[in-house]
Amino acid sequence: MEEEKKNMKRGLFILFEGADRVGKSTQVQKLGDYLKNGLQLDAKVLRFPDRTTPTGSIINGYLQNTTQLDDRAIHLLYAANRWEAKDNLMKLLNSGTSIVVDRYSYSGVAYTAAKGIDVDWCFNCEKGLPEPDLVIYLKMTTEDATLRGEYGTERYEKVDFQNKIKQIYEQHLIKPSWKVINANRDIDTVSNEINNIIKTEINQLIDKPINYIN
Ligand code: DGP
Repeated sequence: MEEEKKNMKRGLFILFEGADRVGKSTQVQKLGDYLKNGLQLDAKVLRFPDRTTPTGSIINGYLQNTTQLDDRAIHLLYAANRWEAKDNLMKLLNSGTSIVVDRYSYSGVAYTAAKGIDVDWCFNCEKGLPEPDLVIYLKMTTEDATLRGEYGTERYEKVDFQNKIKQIYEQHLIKPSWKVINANRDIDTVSNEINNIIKTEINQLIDKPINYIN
């Protein structure tokens, strides 16, 4: 394992995507722990939107319905929230730290396109951001996700809207390289499946240069 750590030319960028309540945050933490403690890698867990920055604070107000914003204006703020993190993401990856990220550009497209806005328009402002090496899509029916507890009061937590988001992901965004995981199973079963994927693919992933979304 020590040897694996020395051979990391750069960090890996692993992204979790999916609708609300599918268990992303739990699995992001578990994979971060596995990379650190199981594979002995330098690893960091990150999430978008980052609500601690000035753009994140406006996004937070919007999600809690205290701020009203035009659909395209909030879309651009979410994108800005990722762009302002770009230098830090690159610094981490280039210094050999792997990142496990909870939502990124594909959430940006899915949530805005679900409002009826053109997918290509949504995607444009993501172009040029570092591209994840591996995307894990946690899949579950909206009905099963709601059984995990009622949706809260945040703006997007409505069954009809969640169905539209799933439709955008599944019809427009998922690529053959994405790992689609059945998230409607217990936490450890899902986590073990994800760890096995990483263990199998890690060597070929770290040999690739960092790509950019285009
Ligand atoms: P989370 O902290 O993962 O619960 O995300 C907060 C909410 O914001 C969630 O409903 C998903 C949504 N969201 C995340 N990223 C974006 C984005 O880039 N654009 C839009 N419109 N919504 C997003």
